[in-house]
Amino acid sequence: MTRDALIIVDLQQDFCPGGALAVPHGDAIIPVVQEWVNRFADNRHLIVTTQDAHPPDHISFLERGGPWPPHCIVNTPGYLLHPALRLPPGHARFLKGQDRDREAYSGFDGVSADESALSLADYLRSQSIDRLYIVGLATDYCVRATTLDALAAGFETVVIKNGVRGVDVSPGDSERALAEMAAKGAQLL
Ligand code: VGL
Ligand code: ZN
Repeated sequence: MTRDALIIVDLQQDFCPGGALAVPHGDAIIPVVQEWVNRFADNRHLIVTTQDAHPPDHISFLERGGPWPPHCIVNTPGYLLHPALRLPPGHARFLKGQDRDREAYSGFDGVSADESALSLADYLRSQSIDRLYIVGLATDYCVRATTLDALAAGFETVVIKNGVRGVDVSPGDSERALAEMAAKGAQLL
């Protein structure tokens, strides 16, 4: 039997319309993500969220020469998951990007928000997970990095196409990212 986990990447207020680094129509994926959450919860499959969790002076911010306006600063509203998303109690939370001097796009750079401080890969292995379903933001950054790391770590990885959205700083970035993920072995659903 294959053990599945749903990985919800960075579905945070700052990446949704009105947020500091909004993905265009980022919130449009929420009904799709919610359907998958409900399906996984009904089947008692694992649900994992990742969050960008930056200090106020993170290296990726413009004032430090990085590419992005300040976003997802811990303990600000923009850091929180989108309030429309309804998650079952007991889902696993992973945080990344806390180190002020290091960029971290991949959920696999994350550590558990609980006292275990496990890495995402160690946690998934501890739960005997072998297949990941990926949804969230942004296709061309954190979804891409998380998916490529998942494949490199040996997980069967399915990207739910209508459950992800991209920034597209250059037009076509998201499509290219999806093609790259597929070329490296991800299934696009
Ligand atoms: C992300 C840009 C900066 C993401 C995070 O979650 O895709 N993008 N930090
Ligand atoms: Zn960030």
